Amino acid sequence: MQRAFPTSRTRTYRSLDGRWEFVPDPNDVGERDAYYDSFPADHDGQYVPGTWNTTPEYYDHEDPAWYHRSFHLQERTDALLRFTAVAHEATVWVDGREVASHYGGYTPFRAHLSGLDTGTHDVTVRVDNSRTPHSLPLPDTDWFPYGGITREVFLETVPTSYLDDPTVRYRLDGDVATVTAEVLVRNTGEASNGTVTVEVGDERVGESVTVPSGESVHEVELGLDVERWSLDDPTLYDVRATFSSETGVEDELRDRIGFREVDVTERSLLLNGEPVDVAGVNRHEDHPDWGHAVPLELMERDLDIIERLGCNTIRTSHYPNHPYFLDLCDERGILVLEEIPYWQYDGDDFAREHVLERGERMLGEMIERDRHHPSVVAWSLHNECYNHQDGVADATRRLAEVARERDDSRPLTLASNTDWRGHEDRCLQYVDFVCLNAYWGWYRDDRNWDEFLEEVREHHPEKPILVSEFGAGAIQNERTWDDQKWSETYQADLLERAIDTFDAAEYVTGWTVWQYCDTRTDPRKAMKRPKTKNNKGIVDEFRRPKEAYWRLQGMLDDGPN
Ligand code: ADA
Repeated sequence: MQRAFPTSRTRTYRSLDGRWEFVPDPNDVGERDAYYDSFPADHDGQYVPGTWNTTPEYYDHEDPAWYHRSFHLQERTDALLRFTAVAHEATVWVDGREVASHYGGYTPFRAHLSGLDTGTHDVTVRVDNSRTPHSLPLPDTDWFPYGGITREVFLETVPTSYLDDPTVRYRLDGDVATVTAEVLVRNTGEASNGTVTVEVGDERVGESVTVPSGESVHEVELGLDVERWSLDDPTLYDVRATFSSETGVEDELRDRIGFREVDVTERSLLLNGEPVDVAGVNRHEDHPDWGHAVPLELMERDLDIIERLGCNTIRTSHYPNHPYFLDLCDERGILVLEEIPYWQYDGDDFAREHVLERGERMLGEMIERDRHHPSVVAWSLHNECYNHQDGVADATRRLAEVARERDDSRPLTLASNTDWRGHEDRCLQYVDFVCLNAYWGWYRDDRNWDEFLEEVREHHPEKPILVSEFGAGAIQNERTWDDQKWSETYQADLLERAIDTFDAAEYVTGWTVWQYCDTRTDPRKAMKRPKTKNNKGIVDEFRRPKEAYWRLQGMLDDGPN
């Protein structure tokens, strides 16, 4: 997986990125015709990572498609074939044998390949980006369902006994951290003896263990003095887990961690016990040239632009972002709210086959992947669902359980606009703070933020509010005599007024503007938007600032809140 630091000293990684053979499969005949045994000779090509929806031939393709490539091995090995993300449904064959299948376009998966022989091997992947009533997201969604192998693919050699990503938890008492690491060893051979070692910063603890055939978990504890991770001083520590077998074979995995505490009071989100004035943006992974598969350099540039604006928070609306992006947020001291793509589901949607189970799995995968990022301060369970309905409340309770079982160190949230629709929100009881979306002055003018916030607060007096969406569409360079809707000035004025209101409400812990950049939408479905874009970016799709960007920068110069 592409990270901002080396993830192992013992494994060799081979990138399988680059140009793959590609055929669209609109009639879904690839499995019937066994493309995994014999890939159609009449094929095209696509780059990995990438999406076919930014190439003219497949601009609107929302159907299955197939990828194929081969790789050559100089010596026999065991390996993990890792997919960082495939949007949205994937089945993988190696040398004609199915080795993995995965649902969900934003979380990783892998296949363990044992005893891969010297010589040439074929990888074939069926990818499907169709949206259905059973998918995450649903067919009517305000972002484009880019299809493809959208993040990196690797082949990673592993020994017979290899590690899985360790789980690191800690307790902080002042500057002393007590760390517990659960190290999972997968032994594909006979039971054997060895040593599990965990290092955090300069501290190191080793334990003799016996690893049976199959999986075993080994818990190691250590204590160390730490500097806490904070927005101003985002100190990170290396974590290394090693299994050394008595035969002298080693497997090592590395990660990074930052020590900090996140909490909520009635009024605020706290970082290390101090209230944070959240000032942020919602960011889709989107660019006209690359769709979701934004290059690593663009992630850096986005963060430069966001930091220069003066923001300290990003809501990864509405799905898990690339792990490299989160590494950069860790390094720069930026807070992240991460979400899964339940976007405007109602009770009937949640009741449909696969819908809850897929979301639970995705939530689990997101937490497992990202739990060590200090920048990630909350998990968001869904966005603008029909939170007054029984089915949605039940699903939320379940999702909250799933999240808390895996991680009890971060608050939970969800983005509600139920009050805006005039209903009582029955889901917020399961989370720790309120994310609130509303578009006063854009879709509706009958109320304003002042009175609306008061009303929401009355319903949920015990939880702080983060205004997670507010905004207005603005077409780049659109100027009107009287600052009409769609002009840059209308957008800038609306955002400025709203932020002034949020700053004055002591129970509002901050805000994230909708949205960072203009993003592609899908005119074939319900979302018919000017220029087929959601134009509420404060920079446009090529990251050119609009008036709102400069206006907010001016406001934030004086510091948020
Ligand atoms: C919703 C939704 C966003 C976007 C926004 C808008 O709040 O959560 O994804 O669609 O509305 O622009 O209308």
